[in-house]
Amino acid sequence: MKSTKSDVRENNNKKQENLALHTEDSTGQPMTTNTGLLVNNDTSSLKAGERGPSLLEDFYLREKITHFDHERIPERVVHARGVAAHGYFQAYDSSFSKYTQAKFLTDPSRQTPVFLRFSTVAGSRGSSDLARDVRGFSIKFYTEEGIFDMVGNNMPVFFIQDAIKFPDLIHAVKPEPLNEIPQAASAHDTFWDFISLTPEAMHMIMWVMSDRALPRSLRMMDGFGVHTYRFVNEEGKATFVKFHFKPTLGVHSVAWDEAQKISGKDPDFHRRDLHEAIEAGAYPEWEFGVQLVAQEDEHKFDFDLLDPTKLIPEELVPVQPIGKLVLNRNPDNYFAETEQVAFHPGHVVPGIDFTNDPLLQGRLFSYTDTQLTRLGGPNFQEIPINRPLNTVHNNQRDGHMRQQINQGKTSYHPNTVGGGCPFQAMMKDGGFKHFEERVEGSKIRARSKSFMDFFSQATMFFNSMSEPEQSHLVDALRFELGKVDIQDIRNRMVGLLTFVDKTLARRVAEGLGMDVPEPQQPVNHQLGADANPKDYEPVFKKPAVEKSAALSMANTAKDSIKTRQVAFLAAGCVDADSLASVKKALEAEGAVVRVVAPHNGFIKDSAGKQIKVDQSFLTAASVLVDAVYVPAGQKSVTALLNEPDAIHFINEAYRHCKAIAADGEGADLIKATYVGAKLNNKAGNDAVAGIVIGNGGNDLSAAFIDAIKQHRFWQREKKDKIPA
Ligand code: HDD
Repeated sequence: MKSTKSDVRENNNKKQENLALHTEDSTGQPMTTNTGLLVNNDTSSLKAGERGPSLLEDFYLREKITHFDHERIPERVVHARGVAAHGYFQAYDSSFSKYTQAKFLTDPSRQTPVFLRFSTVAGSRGSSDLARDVRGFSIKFYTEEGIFDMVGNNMPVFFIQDAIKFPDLIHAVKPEPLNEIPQAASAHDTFWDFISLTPEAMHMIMWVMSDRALPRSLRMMDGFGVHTYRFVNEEGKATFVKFHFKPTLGVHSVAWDEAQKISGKDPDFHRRDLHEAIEAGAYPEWEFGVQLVAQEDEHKFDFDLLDPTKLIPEELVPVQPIGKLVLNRNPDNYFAETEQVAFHPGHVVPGIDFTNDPLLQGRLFSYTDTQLTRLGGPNFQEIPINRPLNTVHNNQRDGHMRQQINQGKTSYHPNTVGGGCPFQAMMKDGGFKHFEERVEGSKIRARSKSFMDFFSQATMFFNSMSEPEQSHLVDALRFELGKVDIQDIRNRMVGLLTFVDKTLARRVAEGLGMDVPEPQQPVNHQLGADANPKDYEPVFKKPAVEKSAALSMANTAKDSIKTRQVAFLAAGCVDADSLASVKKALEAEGAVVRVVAPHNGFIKDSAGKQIKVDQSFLTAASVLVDAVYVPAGQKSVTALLNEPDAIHFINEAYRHCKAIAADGEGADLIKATYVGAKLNNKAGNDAVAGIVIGNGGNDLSAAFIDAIKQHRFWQREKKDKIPA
């Protein structure tokens, strides 16, 4: 459904009305030029004779080709590949008004429109969704008091402590300049060269090498503000705050082998998933929560709150829920909205303020600066998706692509000619009052010595993970460093890992076929040439919290199969009841069933009913679904037994630890796969975890639903690998 000026839809809010003013629907409309002239022939250019040369006079051809020639704008220098959706945020109650005067966070009667853009960091606009990478999580809150942008990631810490190193970090991770290889991958020399010389990155490296970098869905990942910000209340009292967004569907990932295969089968896997879920009315939701630290407790932690490579363990400061964020509408136009949206951590509203985190401070410059090139000039805030809800009045004028038509004679303040307008608002009527922080210090180009603990939280993160998560992290490091050609870089990296966890270093070294280097004091290369390294030696200490439950995805919510994709493998004469009853049960729980058959079109079930085939084995793949079911029916199963792709489907789903179910004769298909041999083992062991076999009579739906809720049975990985 398209929005038009007169048709403001479902999520009826001010931002939508505002966007509708700029939305066009060509339904029932004749074609025109950009000057409004009706077009009668859009298929042939103007020529001197039917077979003659084209004429320069052809203004329509010239206009059309010129516009086309300029359709692309520079992609974002980072976070180029993204996808976004509209929605709203609503506070639960007014209890946080003790801490912040931000009305959208404290007035439960308001629904604040939001636009959330997800992204990968390193890849180009056309790269795959499933790169092993950080995911951007940027929310534009269109509040009544102005725009607040929360420009965060799906990981709560960052690689570097000072914005001045950002260009180096990005140059290192982006494709190498001589050949533009590799695309959207950190597995290459320059990235690991930089990291091996940047010990402050070790905590973030643990996150990026963890399963968090391979989300199952953008709807199933956390969002974090990363920096410590400030809440400021009506009395001007400040409280430190960290922002958290927790998805109600839980945080889930795919396996690395699966991610690589998805990149080929469906590089748009995440954006498709988001689009389809919203179109189906399964609106993604996050709970917005905050960790609050009183101003006087600033120095009570064993790390510096201003250091963006540190998180506050939830055991020390719990996350308090503040409200709900819901995405309920897909954009009408990718370019106009998702591509042109411009975020900026410096877009704040009264009640939210910055801290002196040196990474945040540098970001405050970068984001406006980048839009000047990317969106073509200083008027990018006038692009519909970027406009605030309220009308803008100031004395800024002109520039490329100015949209606003300012009336009157004056464009300066103070003035009398324009009646003094636009006038400065009184503080009581709103406006931003900067938190009055007392700042004192000599001008100095240096890093705070309180930032020198690079390892303790990396250790905490590793300790907090379940055994399968730790194994995945080891495999990730083996993969990434295995793609590094220069042995010195591997040595330095494994050396750094010894300071995180000796077993981790040993396991990675084993995979790389090398010895663990003698632990050496890591050199802190992030200092100026004249700095005395003795003054900036890394600090080694035990983490204050040894394990933090919130850091392990094993502890996430596993109580729903909503939007989970389940493939039903079937052929002609599939047992009618065996298919229909399980389909009905899964759909009742919100899952999406896809019938996969040897051919497209329709198959007949045992009752003679036509069943629509959603995909043939040619276009379907087990990596694109969460679970597989083989219904009963002798003929159907015999046909599947002759279909190598069906065998492969099951083996691969097993390898990726997914729930698998079969009913009646369907079990014969399972037996014909590698999984069959495992079934002969005693039930209840790890090898058959998540496999549900029905006897054709009983209803296996409940057991299958429980298995899908678990997301994955990683314990299967401890056993032998399946060659799929
Ligand atoms: Fe950044 C984009 C997140 C540090 C400079 N950043 C960008 C986006 C996200 C982040 C999610 C995509 C926004 C969108 O969807 O349009 N960036 C972060 C986080 C950081 C961070 C969580 C650390 C905590 N960024 C960072 C630094 C700098 C930048 C230190 C520069 C000094 N980031 C940019 C940028 C981008 C950007 C070049 C590219 C496109 C854009 O801003 O609009 O200005």
